[in-house]
Amino acid sequence: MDTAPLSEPKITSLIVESFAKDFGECMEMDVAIVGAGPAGLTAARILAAEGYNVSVFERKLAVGGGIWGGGMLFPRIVVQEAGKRIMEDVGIKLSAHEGYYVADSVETVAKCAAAAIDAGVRIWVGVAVEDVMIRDNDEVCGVVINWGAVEAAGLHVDPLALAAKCVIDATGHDAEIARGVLRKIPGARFNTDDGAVPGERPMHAEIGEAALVGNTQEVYPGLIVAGMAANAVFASPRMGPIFGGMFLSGERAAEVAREIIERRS
Ligand code: 48F
Repeated sequence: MDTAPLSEPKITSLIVESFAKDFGECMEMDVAIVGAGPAGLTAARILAAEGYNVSVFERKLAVGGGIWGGGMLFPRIVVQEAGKRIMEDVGIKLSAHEGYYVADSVETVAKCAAAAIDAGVRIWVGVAVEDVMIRDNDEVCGVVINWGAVEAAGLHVDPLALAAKCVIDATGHDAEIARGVLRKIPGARFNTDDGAVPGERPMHAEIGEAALVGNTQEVYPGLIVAGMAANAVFASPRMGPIFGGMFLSGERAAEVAREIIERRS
């Protein structure tokens, strides 16, 4: 057993130095992902496993987004065949029921997060993305961040900015980053019918799931939408506690991110 006296300043300096080292490696990322739900964690894991410098920024203290609550707090989620593969990739146990597969929501969060971290993703919890960074021809080239606690307290504290070759909006139903880009860049239009973010449509699980991968696109130079944010941008339906589309959307977002990084390198 270690007999050195326990030093509070030592503990503090270990925390600060370790944080500063890791955070210092995020000044120029390949991919900044906003939101640690199923879509964001899946995209992050796949890209980091390929060697990209990837960070996920999550406003809350906990990762997992909408997975935890399962369906109406029953801690289970459901996928069909297509999404099953991605869950099995990270070791989530599934029980089969005639083409449907059921998983424990807590296990799903834990294994998605652990696999992402093992692949090399840096996850910053308690950090909100309040804006994007813009350069040449209004291309998105980074994120503007602040502590979630600062945001919640409504304090006037200037944020910090980090560069990224592309940004993935995986913020869920609100599509916060996509909405912000449209609001703040004069004349900005997305490749949707009316160029705006109309929001998701009422629940229709089959159509919502089917549309999601196709909706996972670069909607503005350097900005990809994934997960429910993609369905909100393209006015597709919500789908409740069926999650396969979220994992597949994360996988598609990783492919689109790769294309953007190659284009910009
Ligand atoms: O909502 P969320 O889980 O997004 P998703 O990956 O998955 C949707 C499903 O959970 C479910 C569903 C299934 O059919 O519809 O809802 O599309 O995770 C989004 C995460 O983003 C965080 C938020 O706290 C949540 O954990 N988030 C949202 N805005 C910001 C943010 C922001 N501006 N900065 C940081 N984190």
